[in-house]
Amino acid sequence: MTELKVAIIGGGGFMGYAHSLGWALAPITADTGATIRKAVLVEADEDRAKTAAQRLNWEDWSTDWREVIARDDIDIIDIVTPPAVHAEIAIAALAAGKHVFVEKPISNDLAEADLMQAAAETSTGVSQVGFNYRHAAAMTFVKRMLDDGTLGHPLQFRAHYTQDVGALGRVLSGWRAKKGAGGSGVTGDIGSHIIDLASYLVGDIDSVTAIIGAKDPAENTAWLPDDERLQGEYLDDAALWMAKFNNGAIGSFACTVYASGRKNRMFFELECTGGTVEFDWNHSDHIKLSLVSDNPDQQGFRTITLNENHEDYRYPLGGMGSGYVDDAALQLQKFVRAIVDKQAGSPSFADATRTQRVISAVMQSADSHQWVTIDEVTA
Ligand code: NAI
Ligand code: SOE
Repeated sequence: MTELKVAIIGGGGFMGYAHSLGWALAPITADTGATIRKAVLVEADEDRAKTAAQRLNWEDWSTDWREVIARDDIDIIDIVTPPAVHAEIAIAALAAGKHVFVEKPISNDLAEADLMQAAAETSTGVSQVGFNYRHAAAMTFVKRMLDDGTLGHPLQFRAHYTQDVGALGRVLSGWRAKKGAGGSGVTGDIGSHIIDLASYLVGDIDSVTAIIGAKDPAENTAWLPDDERLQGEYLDDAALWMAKFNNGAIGSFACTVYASGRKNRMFFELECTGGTVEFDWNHSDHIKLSLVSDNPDQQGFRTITLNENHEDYRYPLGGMGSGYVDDAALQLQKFVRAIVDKQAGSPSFADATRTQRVISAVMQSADSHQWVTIDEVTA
């Protein structure tokens, strides 16, 4: 069996923790066709690198990602740094022929994302982006019902991604609070997940029209008026947008970190010609389903509890409660399987760059108050 040695860059943070668990679980809960060695954890600071490597059970540590990429014995570079540093590391790793997994969003910057896509397309390495939620067993199930025609044609997709970190006056880590390092704000950080899900389940978005809400962190008042927002270096703290999809479906999207009580709620409902599905990440083992073909006296929603009969559900018994760590492992299993089978990873750098184009379109539309067509957005 192939042995793959992984180096994780930025492994001392939040995603360093989640991916360390994911890499440990991945070869246990499915046959990926390869064994995994958690070889090197990289952090710029020596103490942070050593401590994290020891705690998260990596064989070795380093403070220099360039030196690690130059090593012949490393197969996979897993990039979990803040997004502003993704491009430089990913492009160098792809040029060295490594397989590259990079966290979402692919970058904060569309020009960088375009360069990353080009680097991925000419590299011998397999690449994938960490839009983890699309790999959850519930999503695989919904996707299958779309692909096999059970749900029919998508009509309307409505998604929310809401958190309360802004409402509580705190952020998870410093870079998210800064315009530039934190991208635009919530649209790139959490809105990107619901754009990815929409693309995966419904199809490519054609155009959007958007409103952005930005707060002055020092003032506990309403969103700033647009003219004030545009003059300052404010993050988008809330975003609402409507979308038309290439296949004729329509959608609406909402995200904010000012939603008191919402810890990490990703929710959508999708109406199709054959039925409706509803999903809430806070109940990630459940799908609500209504089919037009249900008996007239049984119309309405039933709740399906994922179980061992569902692809990507990793326990021998339903109702065990799969969640964030299962999802971290699932996405890495699929990445390793793609490497072993010499296939493209999914979502690819091209998929994630299109998501970045939608994010730019949302920002442009909020500023111009016009509909923006995704294919016309340039870096
Ligand atoms: P974090 O701030 O907790 O961790 C980032 C780590 O990267 C820090 O330990 C920092 O010291 C390190 N780092 C920064 N520059 C470095 C460099 N040049 N060399 C080596 N290490 C460096 O950030 P977090 O929350 O882990 O986010 C990282 C990425 O993961 C972001 O792209 C974020 O959007 C994404 N993310 C994805 C999630 C998901 O559910 N898919 C959840 C949380 C974050
Ligand atoms: C923000 O708080 C965050 O950590 C995002 O960066 C992740 O992508 C999301 O999954 C959870 O929330």
